[in-house]
Amino acid sequence: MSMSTHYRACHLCEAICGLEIRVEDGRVTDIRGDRDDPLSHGYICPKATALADLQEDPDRLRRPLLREGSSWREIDWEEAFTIAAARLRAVRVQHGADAVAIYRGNPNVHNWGLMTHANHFLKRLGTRNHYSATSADQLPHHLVCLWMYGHQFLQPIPDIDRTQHLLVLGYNPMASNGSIMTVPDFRGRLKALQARGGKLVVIDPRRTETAEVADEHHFVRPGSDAFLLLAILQVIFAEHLARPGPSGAAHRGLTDVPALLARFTPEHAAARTGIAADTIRRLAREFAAAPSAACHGRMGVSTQRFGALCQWAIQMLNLVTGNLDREGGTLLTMPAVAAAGPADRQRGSFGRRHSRVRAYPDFSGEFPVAALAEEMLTPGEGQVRALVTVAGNPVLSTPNGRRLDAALADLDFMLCIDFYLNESTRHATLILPPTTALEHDHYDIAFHRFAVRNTTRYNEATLPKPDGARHDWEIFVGLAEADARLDASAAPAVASPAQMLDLMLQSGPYGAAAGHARALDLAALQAAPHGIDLGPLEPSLTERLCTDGGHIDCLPARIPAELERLWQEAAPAAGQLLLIGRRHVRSNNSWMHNSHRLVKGPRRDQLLMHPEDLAARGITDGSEVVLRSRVGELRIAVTASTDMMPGSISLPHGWGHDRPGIRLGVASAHAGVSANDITDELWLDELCGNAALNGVPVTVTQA
Ligand SMILES: Nc1nc2c(c(=O)[nH]1)N[C@H]1C(S)=C(S)[C@@H](COP(=O)(O)OP(=O)(O)OC[C@H]3O[C@@H](n4cnc5c(=O)[nH]c(N)nc54)[C@H](O)[C@@H]3O)O[C@H]1N2
Ligand SMILES: Nc1nc2c(c(=O)[nH]1)N[C@H]1C(S)=C(S)[C@@H](COP(=O)(O)OP(=O)(O)OC[C@H]3O[C@@H](n4cnc5c(=O)[nH]c(N)nc54)[C@H](O)[C@@H]3O)O[C@H]1N2
Ligand code: SF4
Ligand SMILES: [Mo]
Repeated sequence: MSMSTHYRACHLCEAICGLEIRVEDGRVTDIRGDRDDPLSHGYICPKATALADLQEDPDRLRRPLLREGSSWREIDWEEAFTIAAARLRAVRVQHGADAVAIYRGNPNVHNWGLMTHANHFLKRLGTRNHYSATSADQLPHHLVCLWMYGHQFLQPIPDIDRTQHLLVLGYNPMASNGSIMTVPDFRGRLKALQARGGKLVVIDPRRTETAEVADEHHFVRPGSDAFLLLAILQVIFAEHLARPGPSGAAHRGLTDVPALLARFTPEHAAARTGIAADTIRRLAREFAAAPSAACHGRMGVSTQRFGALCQWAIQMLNLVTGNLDREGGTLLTMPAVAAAGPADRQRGSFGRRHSRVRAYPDFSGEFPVAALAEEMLTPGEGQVRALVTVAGNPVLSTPNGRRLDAALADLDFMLCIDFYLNESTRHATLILPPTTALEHDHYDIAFHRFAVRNTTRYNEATLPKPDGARHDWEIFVGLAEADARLDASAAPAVASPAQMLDLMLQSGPYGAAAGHARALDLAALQAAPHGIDLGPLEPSLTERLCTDGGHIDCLPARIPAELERLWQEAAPAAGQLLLIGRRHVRSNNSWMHNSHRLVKGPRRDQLLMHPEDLAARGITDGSEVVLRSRVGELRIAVTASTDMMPGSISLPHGWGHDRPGIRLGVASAHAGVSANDITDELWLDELCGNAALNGVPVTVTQA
């Protein structure tokens, strides 16, 4: 019997925990936390152990699948690449390049081979129709940082290990393990914060797992956070508590902000948010008076109708209280690769072009995913006829998924790079399944950039690549070569992700190019399988600003109009129910539901509703209800919960595994319903087109 121990970082969520994995006779027999990881120190959550289930899952696809009528046939890779290239070429020749759309899902940023190599093929398609999960997620963060700091990835991260005051909105790291803040063991770090006399304040329409461990929790009416944040800023200006600095950068437009906020008083905000005016004043004063403080807002405030305005207000709150770019406040990371700054070309762009049907602005070359179905369903020049999905399940993940589901069924061609036959890929003509994460090497290009401490870590594959399997990056190389053969053009030679990493490390801030004595390169990382600590975050914003003129833009051009749009926004009618989302530590977006180990036990995907709201509608706890929105309806069991703010109801997304034609045995037995069957593709942040998945107006009636 052969036995070996391997180390690698978990790629399932943003926490990037270090893992210690035991392999016996080629099978994973044990997964635990790597105590020597300099960021996670041995912490893991239950999802990590389910990596073994993914490995063994009989439903996981292992060979390319070609649709033949209503059945599927396994084919070999070369045939698959040739068919994919030819079919996509035919669509482009007949309808133009924009007739092919691309959707990239969340695991794209967790799989470094996709980050380094997907464009190798995708850019050959020449389409402007790019979409991703970003526009159902963190788009407002990127937009605001592009505007204020000149770079979409200059994202200040709360310095949780040194702050004395953490204010979070729409953020539940006790379930999600953090977001745009790579923070393994949030609980442990919070305990340390509280032990040194610090405080956590949570603003959320649900008393969440994070609210439970916080020092203070306030219910907020869904979608109303912008009123709260602006009122906090208003108090800080009105009471002369603002003390921006010590950042050396000029604060362009700051002096114009107080007048624009004057009407957003705590009294006005109280009526909209449900938080008392006195409480809002106290929140503002305590934040401003804390020796150090950091404010962070995530999904709950990003994916709502004023997501971008919320993110601007959060940056401003940190800035005007002197907490931006200082210890204990919010700080930029200095990752070993892809450090944002003037030398980095991925600054981002906004509104360079507009989508065909509803004229939404693009962000960094992508249109809002809420517009994807209409681009397929609306006839005319430029109509989308084919789709390539890469590690995404948009039928369950994007607003009005039923409409997209129907649109996918009508496409001329769909290619999916995915290892499951699921709600989205069932519409494919061809599915190309990559190796699993444990079968390829790993470096987290994306999330070291958002971590609460600078660390770096590369690991070799845990398991050998099975015969005849392809890594994601190799699939894109194969597709590019097949496409090149069609016009006898040359597909450029490619380095492997590891070779690219070596170069990126050497030219990065800790590389030989930066003049380090013990410079980082691939060999240095290979010699340190637990990862390398690069120290706490340090002030660096002033030197790294990418705005023209090197200032911080406190009043981006579109903000005054946004403030007016918020002022004009009608309050929800009395008694209106507003739907919000929910994550659970044992679930991962729309997948990993095929792991019995994760989904077993009591159901966690019920609709949660306050008992008063149930009583007002004559609905009994535990019964089946009909949940309706503008776009559709679904039936679901309801659970009474005093953890909900009256008027708000909560439903997790990523379920609904009962569509015909999928191959997900365990998941189908725990099907649930898809929240995105009733989220609305027209309900979005009109500024940037980000989906407003939270605060959706709905009705609930007894079934
Ligand atoms: N109502 C509502 N909707 C939401 C959200 C919400 O909070 N509420 N959250 C939104 C957010 S934040 C996100 S990020 C999106 C997620 O939305 P998506 O990214 O569209 O969906 P995922 O569920 O992450 O699907 C991942 C897919 O990738 C496949 N996959 C996993 N690993 C790999 C890999 O290494 N390679 C390849 N090729 N495929 C792989 C899986 O089999 C699965 O099909 O959902 C969004 N939708
Ligand atoms: N276990 C697990 N971990 C995950 C994921 C997962 O699916 N499962 N997904 C990963 C992904 S892709 C992401 S993007 C991150 C997201 O990580 P988080 O941003 O922490 O996302 P959620 O857990 O959905 O928490 C959002 C919170 O916002 C609240 N909320 C809803 N509407 C409003 C509102 O209008 N105002 C306020 N103030 N709050 C509101 C909800 O009640 C919820 O508690 O998690 C990642 N980690
Ligand atoms: S918290 Fe995230 S990164 Fe850590 S073990 Fe769980 S899924 Fe993996
Ligand atoms: Mo996400």
